[in-house]
Amino acid sequence: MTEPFSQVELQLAARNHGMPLEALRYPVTPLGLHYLLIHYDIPDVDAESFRLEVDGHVERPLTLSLDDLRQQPSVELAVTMECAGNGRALFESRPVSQPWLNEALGTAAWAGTPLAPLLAEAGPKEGAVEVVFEGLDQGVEGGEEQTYARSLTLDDATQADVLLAYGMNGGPLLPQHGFPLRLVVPGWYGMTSVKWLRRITVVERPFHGFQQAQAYRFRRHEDDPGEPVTRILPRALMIPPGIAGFPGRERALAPGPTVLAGRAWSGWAEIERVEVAVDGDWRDAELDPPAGRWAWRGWHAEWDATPGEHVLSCRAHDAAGNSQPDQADWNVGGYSNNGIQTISVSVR
Ligand SMILES: Nc1nc2c(c(=O)[nH]1)N[C@H]1C(S)=C(S)[C@@H](COP(=O)(O)O)O[C@H]1N2
Ligand SMILES: [Mo]
Repeated sequence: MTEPFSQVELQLAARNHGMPLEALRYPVTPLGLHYLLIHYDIPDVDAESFRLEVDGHVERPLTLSLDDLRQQPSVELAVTMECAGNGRALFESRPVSQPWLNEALGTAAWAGTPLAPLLAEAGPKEGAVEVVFEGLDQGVEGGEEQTYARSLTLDDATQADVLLAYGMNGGPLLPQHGFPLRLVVPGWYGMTSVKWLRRITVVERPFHGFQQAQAYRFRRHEDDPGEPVTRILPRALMIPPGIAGFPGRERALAPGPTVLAGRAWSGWAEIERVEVAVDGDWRDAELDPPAGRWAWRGWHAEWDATPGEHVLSCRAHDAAGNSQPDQADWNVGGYSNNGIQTISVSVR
């Protein structure tokens, strides 16, 4: 069993909600059901006076209003986003942080403009190695007063699908998702997609900000510098079948033929295979048609539910050879826990 939850964890859980797993039904997560993760406070931004600065080691620094950004070529891209801490509360011991079970995800249709052409316009100078993305939100974390910031290598930042997004699911960005502008980096854990984006700085040396060098690293023990957390490891989740109990959410299902369904995703490569198990007996699920490289893939499997207590599970495999483990490796930050989901159902 996991350790008891603290008041601080309760406070975080009440601020940052997950996606109810029944919302796995929707290919694009309806507004308000996408998970949220906000380290500090949601900044209040005036769209009129908002400017994005592109500066640092570049030939031509840029200052762009929202209108300037909207006049750039626009694209819409369905991207599945997942918090690196998803599954943290399922580890046996965990740091005091957002206590996710496995619902820190969502898929949005992001509208925006590709970053690469804007960076090219600014013209990184010889010797540029990374790009730092800075938000407008400030807070105190790890004893450091800071502005939320993360970097990418110049190569990762200029991938074609990296977007500066100003819209979500056909409307503007909501305040909690980064209004008026955010970065969207498909395939990477959510911390990479900096919200309330106000500055993009090209730098000559790797960035050592808190969210890069201290947080978001796989550490085996406190003194381990660890490896950076980057792309999303594969995961499959199932729409919990039947009906839920309140408040314990135990599942009850009528006997007979039923369809188990859910979605699977990976930031490393396309989903190649999803398996489902009833009481530990694994078989392949059927994959639905892909909905784009960066969106989760639907899957389903038929099950003739027999009366009694059953344990259902599912697991994903991607084309790069990554599979979900029964139990993910523990790490100090509680990141990337993609151990397989299990759901108990009572068929009656
Ligand atoms: N400026 C800023 N950007 C941020 C964060 C933040 O606290 N401040 N949280 C990050 C984390 S940890 C995640 S998982 C995603 C969550 O995005 P969402 O709330 O739109 O789902 O935003 C990322 N971008
Ligand atoms: Mo996150």
